[in-house]
Amino acid sequence: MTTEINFDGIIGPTHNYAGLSRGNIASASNAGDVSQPRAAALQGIDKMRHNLTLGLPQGFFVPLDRPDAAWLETLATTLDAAEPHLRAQAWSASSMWAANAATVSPAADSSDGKCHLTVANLVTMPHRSHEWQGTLAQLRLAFADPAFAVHAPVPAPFGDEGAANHMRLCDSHASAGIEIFVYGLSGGRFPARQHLDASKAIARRHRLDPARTLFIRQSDTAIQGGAFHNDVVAVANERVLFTHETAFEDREDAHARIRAAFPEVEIVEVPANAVSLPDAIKSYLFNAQLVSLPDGAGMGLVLPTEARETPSVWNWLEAHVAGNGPIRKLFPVDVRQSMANGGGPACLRLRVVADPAAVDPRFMADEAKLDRIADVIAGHWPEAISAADLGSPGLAADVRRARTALLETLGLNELA
Ligand code: SUG
Repeated sequence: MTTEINFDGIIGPTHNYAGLSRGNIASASNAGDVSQPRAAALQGIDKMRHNLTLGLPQGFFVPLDRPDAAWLETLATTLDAAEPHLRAQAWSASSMWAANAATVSPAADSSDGKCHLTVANLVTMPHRSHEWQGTLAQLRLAFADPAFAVHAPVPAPFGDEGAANHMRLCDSHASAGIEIFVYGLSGGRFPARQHLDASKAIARRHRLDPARTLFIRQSDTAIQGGAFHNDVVAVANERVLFTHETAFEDREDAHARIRAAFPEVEIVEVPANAVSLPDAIKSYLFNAQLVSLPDGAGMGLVLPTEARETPSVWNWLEAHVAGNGPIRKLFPVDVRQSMANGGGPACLRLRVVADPAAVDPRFMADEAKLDRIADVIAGHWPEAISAADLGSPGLAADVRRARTALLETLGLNELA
């Protein structure tokens, strides 16, 4: 049965705080801190367990092979000799943020009846620009069934950051919807990571109906305030668009175009005088999984515990739930290790609308498999990584063994 499946990126054994993402306030402000890869990955597993208990189908992607010595080789250097910034870029575990893995258009939206996935090129940030090769290998494996069409990235220099800047509105996940691509315009102090030409190329490649496809400009205020992806200020599920007042450059025009293309939309807007943009970004209120609960129980919001700790945000949410709004339940989850690099619950997952039976079962989760993955993490992931550790050949060997152990457990040796 066609349904929405969330694929979470398993947090890799090299998870660290190198301050690599300009424009991402959490990444910059935690630069140089000691990370806890084991705790981080177990937090991610617990989030998946939580969503399984809600009755939601759950899949995952495995961490990429890091440190990426092959990438350094293309730069004519090595793990030992690389300058510190290149070395950190080679070590990054950034593929955990699966919302940036690809843009996904469900089969119902495409004229050829296939579910299309285009791997994101992530060219704006050097540490993320070498993710797509490993991610593509994984997508080709997980979605090998003819129900899917998996595409290579849009070429540079057109920046594409995948589903983090893409929203879909529909009556139900399996029915045809409208797709909204949110892009930024460069020129400010922080980069605009999603380019309009990349979004348009993806829409053409996915064979979307132009009448049901919108390109909306992200507000410069949001980008310069630290919302480096649209999913930091807006999230959509079925008929609901949950958004901050400052998300779009021309708010009225954006709302009008969305209503014209999809009259059933319910726009739940949080005004800036209730939750300021800095509070929205600090708490990651919108970087939540807005999910349809089974058995007609309405929608739930799987959001970071930081949202509960931010009074303006929690007050707004409690009032919404007490009223007649579409969000009926709040589920705070602890993903603090990822949050400290600017990755909330929604960053950690890629949504794919498909029949789970069409997905390679090795990428699908159940309780027993999550137990096995958690055992590998507990036994092999480093407890802590400091900036100085990134030069250590011993640690490089350890994290490679850790990943190999995971691939063996999952029967995914072809990704080694
Ligand atoms: O690309 N952080 C990621 C966070 C991605 C969040 N994803 C979404 N919003 N969908 C990024 O900025 C920080 C890495 C470091 O500094 O070590 C980092 O890459």
